[in-house]
Amino acid sequence: MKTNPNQLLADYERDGVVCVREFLSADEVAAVRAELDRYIRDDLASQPVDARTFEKDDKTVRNLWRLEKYNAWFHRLGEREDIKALVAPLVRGEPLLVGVETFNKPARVGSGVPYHQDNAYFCQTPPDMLTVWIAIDAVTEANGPVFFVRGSHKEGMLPTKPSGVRGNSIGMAEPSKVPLDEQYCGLLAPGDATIHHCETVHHSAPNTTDFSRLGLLLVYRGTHTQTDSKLKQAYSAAVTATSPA
Ligand SMILES: O=C(O)CCC(=O)C(=O)O
Repeated sequence: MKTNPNQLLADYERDGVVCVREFLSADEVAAVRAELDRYIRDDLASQPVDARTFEKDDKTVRNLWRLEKYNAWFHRLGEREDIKALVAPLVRGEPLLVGVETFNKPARVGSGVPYHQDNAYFCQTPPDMLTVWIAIDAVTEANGPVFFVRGSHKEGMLPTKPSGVRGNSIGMAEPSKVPLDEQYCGLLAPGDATIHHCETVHHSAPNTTDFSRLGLLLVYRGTHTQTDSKLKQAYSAAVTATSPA
């Protein structure tokens, strides 16, 4: 990993999003890809429906969810001590792995992700929770990179509305007014990662290219955070409106 922990924390606190180049090595990226391929081919059909969301064609995987629960290999990856040590200062406490998931953004059919703040899904207070978004494929301007509004994590939670998008059921009531060219665009080589705070506003466009844009996400919170019942109510309503979530 190419990182200076003090600089990482300062940048994360200022911007709500940071980039870590070479978060995983080329060999580790290849191992992630091999295990995802194997899991989708051999295991997914026999897992509960909350293990995945498909694209509109009802067969291409849009997201894998709960890999920390359904796959021992990904559980071990999420529990790696070097990764937890890196994120500990950012979650201001002892990190707890709460999710391992994918945003596959497959070639041509990969759908977009509406403007949202993750804490509308996570519902944690204080919001000491984050996502490590690891590029497994190259992320380019063309294949649907994630755009983040720098500093937006300092504004608190913005009004939400059900989005109607499968896999991303709760979006922001209004998209960000910050122009796209002023947002942080996560352009990544395979193995690079971004880390974003759970209240940083972000979104991504559909993938209309011939190149897949697979991302592996590790989600952590500090052990001290608790569920906020008001956020949870809004989330439950959105999930009901966009089933499956
Ligand atoms: O991968 C994407 O396009 C969106 C990812 C996202 O919304 C997230 O990391 O919370």
